Amino acid sequence: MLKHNIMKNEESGFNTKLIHSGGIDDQFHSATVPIYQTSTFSFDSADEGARCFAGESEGYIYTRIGNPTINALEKQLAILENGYGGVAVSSGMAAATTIYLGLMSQGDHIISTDAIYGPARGVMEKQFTRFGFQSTYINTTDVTQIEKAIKPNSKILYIETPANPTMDITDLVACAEIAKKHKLLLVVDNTFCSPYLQNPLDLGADIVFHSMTKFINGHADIVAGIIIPREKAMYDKLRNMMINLGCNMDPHQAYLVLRGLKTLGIRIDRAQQSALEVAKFLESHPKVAWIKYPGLKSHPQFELANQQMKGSGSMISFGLKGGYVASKKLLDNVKLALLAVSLGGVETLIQHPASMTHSKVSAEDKQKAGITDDLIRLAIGIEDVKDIIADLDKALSL
Ligand code: LCS
Repeated sequence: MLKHNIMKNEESGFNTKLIHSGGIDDQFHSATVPIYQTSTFSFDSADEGARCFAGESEGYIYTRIGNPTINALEKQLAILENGYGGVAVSSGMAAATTIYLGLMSQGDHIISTDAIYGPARGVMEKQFTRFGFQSTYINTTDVTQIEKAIKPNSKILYIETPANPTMDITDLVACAEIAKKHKLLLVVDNTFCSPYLQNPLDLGADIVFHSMTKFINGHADIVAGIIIPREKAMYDKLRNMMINLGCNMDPHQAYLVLRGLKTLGIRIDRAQQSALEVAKFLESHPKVAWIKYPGLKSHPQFELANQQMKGSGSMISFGLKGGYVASKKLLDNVKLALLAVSLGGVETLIQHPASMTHSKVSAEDKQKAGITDDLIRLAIGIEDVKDIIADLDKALSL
């Protein structure tokens, strides 16, 4: 019996599952999942080929449809998120668009958190209107607003929590109740937490997805995404859409994610421990006007964060008393933190959402969503925390 399969045991701890769940049944008993760098797979016979295409045989056909390295990653993420299966895709945006196109029909309506990753909103409001998709973006931290936004054609409730970049937290259990009552599909972008810190399917969501570019891969060297539905019917629909859109992952990309995934727990443990120290440093700094970090009591949803997340994560948003001018000065003067978008890697990154990740969101929508001009987003890495703080301290003093 394959040793990796033994470890699929639900009793295993999360870090044990990171190392031993998933795996692959290869003839040489390799400790890691090999890279099946092939576009196609040969059949033993014409009958076997026909059986594969008819779905009567589990054999591989073509990498856009399925590949052992990619499938190993999909299985492992499905285990970690307690879902039916995983659909790996080429990026986090491919995950969002596969969900939109796979589950919405002409005239359907989506309700979503207003402060979400900018392009995930932009594509819906600026491009998918051509296909008759309708959308309403609201502050989902106030769940009463969700019920008010529901229309007869509402199909999906799409939540990002913590939200990028405001760090606002939405109550997933309350959302699941609303979704169930109104027959909406609850989709959760779990990128900021990873399955280590939050498991939306366990809280009642129907579909969870990730930009694996971030914590899951963790090393800032690839772009990737994954969708994990709770049930087979949804999995089949999304897998089919991914295959036909052609936004599949590449086997080498999957190998790198499998490799990064093994250390997800220890990377997040360290980064979030540092993030709390950095957040406390910023909170007490005279030049800091405000800060939002789920691990600080000052966060408006501190209690909720404690209930639905297993840790506070490593993302911090804050503003300086000198507004945008002071923010720009800080961004130009940090030396250790890289002035770069993205997050969830081993290196500390700093960026200005209003002019970078969320620059395409209209000024009015940015203001409504709380993406203010002074907002600086910090993604804490795993460097020595004293160096991260010293870097910020020095840059703030200039
Ligand atoms: N969802 C969230 C919450 C994200 O932060 C991102 C990317 C995506 C989806 C899309 O994933 P991708 O296609 O890039 O893999 N967030 C980015 C950010 O905050 N800075 O750069 C990219």
